[in-house]
Amino acid sequence: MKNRVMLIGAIGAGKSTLTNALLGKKVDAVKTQTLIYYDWIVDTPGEYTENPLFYKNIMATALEVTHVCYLQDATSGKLIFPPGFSTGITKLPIGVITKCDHPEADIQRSLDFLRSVVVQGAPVVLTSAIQGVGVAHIQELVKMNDMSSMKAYVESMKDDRLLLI
Ligand SMILES: Nc1nc2c(ncn2[C@@H]2O[C@H](COP(=O)(O)OP(=O)(O)OP(=O)(O)O)[C@@H](O)[C@H]2O)c(=O)[nH]1
Ligand SMILES: [Mg+2]
Repeated sequence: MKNRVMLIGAIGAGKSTLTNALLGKKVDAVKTQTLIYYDWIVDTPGEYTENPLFYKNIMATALEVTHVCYLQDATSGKLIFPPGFSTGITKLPIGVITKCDHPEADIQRSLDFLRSVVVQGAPVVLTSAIQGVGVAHIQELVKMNDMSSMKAYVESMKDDRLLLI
């Protein structure tokens, strides 16, 4: 299977804005109503992550990808993933904190949230899709085929916006 990533996270977490940044598209995101397949990215509506009735759609779509990005909005005090969500999805996990540029961003809170969602040892990328920060790390991680390569990448980068959970 070609390496491909599915982005999941709350409504308004920044999945589509990040998708555009990852694809190098200079357009504003509009509300996502359905699954959108790009060359190597699958963008999902926030409702899929927020409403358990849609978990089956996430699970089915996960079969078509190699990686899953779990997005946590740095400005949000709400965790919407159920505990251990990534353990039910056997695809390479990448934690992503979005909107790190925002004055109300709380990185520590977001990391604590992601710790309860993403398996231990997974990479976490601190991003700002608007400033293009962290985008290249996600592009690189999605090219990798196992956890140990992702871990080695994080360790070699020595970037304080790229860590292991
Ligand atoms: N400050 C800041 N705002 C962002 C960033 N990324 C997204 N936003 C804003 O967050 C809002 C929601 O972004 P979207 O990309 O549409 O969010 P989404 O997760 O795709 O939302 P749904 O499609 O409804 O699930 C928009 O107003 C974006 O401009 C970022 O990196 N920094
Ligand atoms: Mg969207």
